[in-house]
Amino acid sequence: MKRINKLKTVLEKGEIDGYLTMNVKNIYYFTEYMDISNAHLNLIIPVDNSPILLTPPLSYVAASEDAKECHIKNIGAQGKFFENIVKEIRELKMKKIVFDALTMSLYLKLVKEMKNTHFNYDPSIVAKLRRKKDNKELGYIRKAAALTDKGVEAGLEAVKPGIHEYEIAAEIEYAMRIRGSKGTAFETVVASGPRSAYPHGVCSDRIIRKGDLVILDLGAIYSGYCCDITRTKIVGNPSSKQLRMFNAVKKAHEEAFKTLRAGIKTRDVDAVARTVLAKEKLDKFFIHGLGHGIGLEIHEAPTLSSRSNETLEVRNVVSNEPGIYIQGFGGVRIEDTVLIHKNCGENLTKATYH
Ligand SMILES: [Mn+2]
Repeated sequence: MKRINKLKTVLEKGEIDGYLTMNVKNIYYFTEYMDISNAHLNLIIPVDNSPILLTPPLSYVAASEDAKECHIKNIGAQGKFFENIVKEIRELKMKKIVFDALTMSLYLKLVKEMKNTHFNYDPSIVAKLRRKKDNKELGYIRKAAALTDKGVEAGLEAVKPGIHEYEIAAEIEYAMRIRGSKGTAFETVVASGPRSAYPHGVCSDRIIRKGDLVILDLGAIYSGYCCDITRTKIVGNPSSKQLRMFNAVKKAHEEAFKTLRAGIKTRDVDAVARTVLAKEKLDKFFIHGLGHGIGLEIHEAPTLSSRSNETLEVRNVVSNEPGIYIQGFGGVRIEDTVLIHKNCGENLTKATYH
């Protein structure tokens, strides 16, 4: 498999003997097997051998049927979980191992038991590979984006005076799930009225009223891949302050989008949105970065913020989400999921903005 070979190339360059992970998303990335049981699985990818997936008995059958490109071994029977991991690493004669996710107890035991093996924590190796999506991944993200559009459209339609925030969340999630979304990429946000000033306001029992700002932030998930969208609806006739806020965020979103392409520093994209908001003296209410990478996780590399030193590449998938939050009054955020091409960005989410 290409992804495994890419990893091996990076490891070889660093004179590393192998990679070890318990991260279920990374295990899926390399084997196409997604374990939802939270069971303890270990994937070992030695540079000069085939990968080995060590599973507890509960996951063994499913892993045997689904996991590709690796040997699957049922460990943990008779409580020999740890002993079996040590045995595998010894047999592979790995002296320098890089890992990105282990339980603390496993890590401490490995370090104590295997004094001649170096375990180096480095999550950036796989994060870097995962940043650049292949065609298969882009197919899944496009599908997730289409489902997300359906969800947000159902949400915008449901927003009216008299309805609870949680009812809108239910409409959003039903619209995505009935069309094939595997749950949600994160907890659906329906934040109305003064609650729209909470950037991660999830949803409450509040009833929507005329004059509310309502932020809907949601995402579908398809074959493990996430998508992210935010729309802000003004219920009834907007006040001049609400309109000023909405138009400024919309403009910041548009201007930032125009700059998205391979080769641009993410902090420069963030700065474009901030400058637009500053013209309306609203930049001090923009309290988060402009965006984040999206893939197997809803937040992954790269980060788009004033503090980031990262540069966008072709095949990165990122969010573009300027937002302003005025305590006691309300907030506005507009977000799309964007695929980065050589000379431009492509909005994968396409739902209406109103
Ligand atoms: Mn987001």
